[in-house]
Formats: sequence, C-alpha cells, structure tokens
Amino acid sequence: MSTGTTTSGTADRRAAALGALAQQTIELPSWAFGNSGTRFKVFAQEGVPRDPFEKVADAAQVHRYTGVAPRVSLHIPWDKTEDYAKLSAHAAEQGVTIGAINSNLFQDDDYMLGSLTHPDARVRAKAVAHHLECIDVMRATGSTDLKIWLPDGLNYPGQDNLRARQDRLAEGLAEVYAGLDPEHRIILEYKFFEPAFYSMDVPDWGTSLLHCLALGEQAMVVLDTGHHAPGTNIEFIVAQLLRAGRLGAFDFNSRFYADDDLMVGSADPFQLFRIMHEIVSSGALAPDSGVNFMLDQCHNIEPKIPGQIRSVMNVQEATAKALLVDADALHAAQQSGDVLGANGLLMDAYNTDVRPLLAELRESQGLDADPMRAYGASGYAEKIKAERVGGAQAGWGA
Ligand code: LRH
Ligand code: MN
Repeated sequence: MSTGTTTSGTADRRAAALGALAQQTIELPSWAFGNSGTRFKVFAQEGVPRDPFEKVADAAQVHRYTGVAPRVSLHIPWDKTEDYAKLSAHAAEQGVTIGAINSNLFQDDDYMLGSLTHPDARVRAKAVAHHLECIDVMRATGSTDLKIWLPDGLNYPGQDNLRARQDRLAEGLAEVYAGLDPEHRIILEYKFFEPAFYSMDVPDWGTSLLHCLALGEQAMVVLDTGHHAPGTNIEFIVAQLLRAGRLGAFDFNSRFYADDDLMVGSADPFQLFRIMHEIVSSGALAPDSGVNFMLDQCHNIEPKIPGQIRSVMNVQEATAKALLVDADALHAAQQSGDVLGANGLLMDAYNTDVRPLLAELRESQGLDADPMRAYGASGYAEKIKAERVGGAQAGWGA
C-alpha cells in the first residue's frame, strides 16, 4: 500500500464509491441475446429469443439481478416489429426502457460498395431513408440516441476516391442530422477494419470527431473498445474525446486480436480499469455526463443471459476500483514527479478486491450479493428452454 492514503480517506472513498455505483447504468444490446457466431459457425442455443419482445424480457433478467442495466438497445431491422409503442410498453412492464436505436447498413446487397459513401446517389438516398426510418422508431420508443456504424470502406487501393467518399458521407450524415428532433443525438461509431480491409470510411476517432464537429452539437462519437489497432491507448482517446465534449457512448466488449466482441473486461481487465479511471477522474460517470455506457457483445459459445450478467459485473468492478483511487494523493504525486508513487496509487486501487463492496451495494438495493447465483436459482433458463420451442430463433440473419 503506497504512503499517504489514510484510513479515513479510504472509508470516505468507499462511501463515495457506493453512492456513485448506485447511480451507474449500463445499456444492454438486444442482439447479445440472439444467436451469433463467426463466419465459421453460428452455434444455436436452446431458449434463444425469437423476437424483440423475448430479447427485452431476457435483458430485463440482467437488470433484475444486477440492478444496473435498465436500458436495452435495439438494432433495425433485427428488432423490426409492427408496434414499437407496444414493445416499449412491454419493456416498461419488465422494468426496463428502450435505449439507443442502431441502424443497419451491413446486410443489404445495395450497400456492397458503400451506403452513405456509395458513388450512386440512389443507394445513398436509400441509406438516408433507412436512418430517417430509425428516427421514427426513436419517436415511438422514446429513444434519444441514433447509433450509426457504417460498414463502408474499400478492399483495394484505387477502388474508389477516398476524399470523394468523405464528401458524400458528410452530405449523407447532414441529411440524417436534419431529421433529428431537438432531444435526439447521432452517435457515430468508428472501426479501423472489417468488413473492409484496405480502408474504412470512419476508421478512427479523429474521423468520427471531424464529422461530428461538422454536423453540430447533437453529434457525438461512439468508442467501441474492439475497434482499434492492437496496442492503441484507448484511455487516451477517452480523455481526448471528453476534453472535446464529444464522447457520446461506449460499446464495451473485449478482444484478444480483432473485433472479437467478447465479454468486456474478460480479455484485458486492466485496460477496462484504465478507461474507467479516465471516466471517473473526468467526472464523466455522473448520470448527466451524456456518456451512454453500452455493451456490444456476442455470446457465441457461453449462455447469453449469464454472459451479460458477468459483463455488467466486470464493468461494475472496474468502476469500483477506479472510484477507490486516492485522487488527492495521486495528484500530489503527479505534481511532484513521483513516478512510482503515482503509478503505485493507481495499482493500489486496481489491486483492491472490490467484490465485497459490490456485494454490499447489491444488498443495500435489496438484491442478492451474487447476481449469477441468484439468476441460476431463478429457474428462468429452464423456463425459456421449455417455452421457446418452434419459431425462428433470433440471430444476425446474415
Ligand atoms: C460493428 C458493431 C456495431 C454494431 C454491430 C453489432 O462491428 O460494433 O456497433 O452495429 O457491431
Ligand atoms: Mn459496436
């Protein structure tokens, strides 16, 4: 334990951490509850939802046992339904709300060579229309975030004009932006490769930020933790986007190599801690910070609801550790150039076992200290396996 940290200080930080953790919310992706896989195989699982209503019901189970996941993001058309108001009412009955609405421009033949960046104006207009349709869904579900991730890019040098594609993209995004209501936001996600392998049209935070700044105040950047080149210092990007006031949301997941979409914190819990340290030390954990903490994951081989519960608990653990950093002592060590002292203070927090603190939080909220055990004992998994027979299981439908 580094010097300078007093017991009263520790007790105060613990109390403050409990207060902040009680206000934390994490948004779940509807598609995490459907079947998913790789190009090699999609392994179907018993009890998987067949429609957005069942996906929302499964997401509500995660909130029921963790108390920290009150919103579910939808993906259009994967979650297309006749009556979105009815879906919202169903969500409310289940104790959750509908969060961000994700557009989908990566499964339509017309978009093979691009969507908003496509050389053909007819294809671009179709892509704009899809986003205006998503904004109508937002009006029906009461959502405020339109999340845009574009598969657009090139596989070979010379295939198209890099600059012209950016001009088309800016034009298309401006048309979508013009369709927003005052309370709406565009949150624009970047990704450095896949499905294109030579260039993506929104490959990095800088490109997303440039387009957001050009659009206006209602445009923010989405940082998906699986969308960076190996070795990228993601917490630096977090700090920079927060400084610019343009960090709109996270898509949390983790990866060993590519966009693996594994459980957040499972591959690199220390990276997740460093990211949450940037968030906490910038005051961006506060509910009104405008940062939407979302998961974007696929549970290809593990049971999906427990996978989401574990993921939410991983975010809580990284957040709790970040909240236990002795900020005053850290600032003093940084100011005095005490390299090892400063690093030591961060590692003290990271090496703190916060599971008892989180158990205390859950019990104070009337929840079981162990959400995984409580869900396992609920019999819900057996119930949905028995009930959900027949019909087409939900998936990516690629
Ligand atoms: C793209 C992405 C995007 C979603 C999709 C499910 O890789 O991260 O956020 O649309 O995954
Ligand atoms: Mn994502």
